[in-house]
Amino acid sequence: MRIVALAGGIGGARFLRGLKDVVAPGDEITVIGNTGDDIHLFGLKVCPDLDTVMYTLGGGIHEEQGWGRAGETFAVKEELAAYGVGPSWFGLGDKDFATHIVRTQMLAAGYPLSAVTEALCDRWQPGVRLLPMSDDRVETHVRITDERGTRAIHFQEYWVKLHAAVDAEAIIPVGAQTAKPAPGVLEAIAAADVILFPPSNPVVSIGTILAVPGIREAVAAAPAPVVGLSPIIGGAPVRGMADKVLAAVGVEASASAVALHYGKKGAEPSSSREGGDERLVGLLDGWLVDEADADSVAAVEAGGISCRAVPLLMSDPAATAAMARAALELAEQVRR
Ligand code: FO1
Repeated sequence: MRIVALAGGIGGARFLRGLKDVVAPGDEITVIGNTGDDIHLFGLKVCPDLDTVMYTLGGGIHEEQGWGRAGETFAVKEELAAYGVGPSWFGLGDKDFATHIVRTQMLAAGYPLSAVTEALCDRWQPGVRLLPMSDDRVETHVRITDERGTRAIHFQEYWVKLHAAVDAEAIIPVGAQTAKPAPGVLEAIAAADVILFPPSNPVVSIGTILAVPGIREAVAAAPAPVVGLSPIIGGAPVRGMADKVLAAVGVEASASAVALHYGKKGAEPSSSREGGDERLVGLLDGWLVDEADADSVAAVEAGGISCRAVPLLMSDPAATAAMARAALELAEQVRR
């Protein structure tokens, strides 16, 4: 079986670890990773979501934190700070720096990000094929208004420095409109037997991947069933600050609203009607909500999307594996 998953950082990576635990030998998992969170710091290209997937599946992740390397030290960051060179708010560890140096060196030598990611994965052996959504530069910016006025800032500044404490007025995936899907992305979607949306951020992770022209259309046209898992439980994000960026696109932070935002496969999703974006066709055949949101199943099904309520907290490997199993089972149930 060929499984394709679109993934952001921590939530996506943890779900993928559970997915790996339940697939049969010989099954292939292709992960299309969000690169809108990428940032250039200290002359280096940092790809937080690709690295989080690679380290998590490759056994190098800092487990409690969910990002960065286990057993990190911060000598380089401290030395940079001693020169007065920031930003101080973004924690790059020494081991992690090596990854960014290799990546930046290879990019400067002319390799595309997809080839660089493959080379990095040669070391980590994540057990999945990890593809960036695009080889082209895409950077998510967030429009805010604060005491300095209205301005757009990098997503990492919004997320890590400001802790999403200011309202996001708009989410702008700069460069997405002219980006091309990375080699292998459209082919993997077309050839997939199952397509999964892990409980990643629907706006700045999966939404950014879908903003690359061709990817949303390929998912909507794919013969494979598309099943997603809600990142919202009981009206709040499981982790992170997804409610802040959902508000920016006019979507309520609820399990059913996120499903209807993705929309029923082939139909026009509710949230596109006012925006008038003709590219916005619906994507989902199936949706999993947490048992706490069992009362939202009817609303999702009324939108034409098959929905089940199952435990969705990735509290341990067994619970995460059960979520992945439930997603694959739902995919079989909705397969036409
Ligand atoms: N998240 C933080 O909350 N604080 C950090 O200092 C931080 C540094 C960092 C460095 C490398 C990396 O790959 C990820 C890092 N993250 C950090 C996570 C990241 O900012 C976001 O959680 C993701 O981009 C959202 O998916």
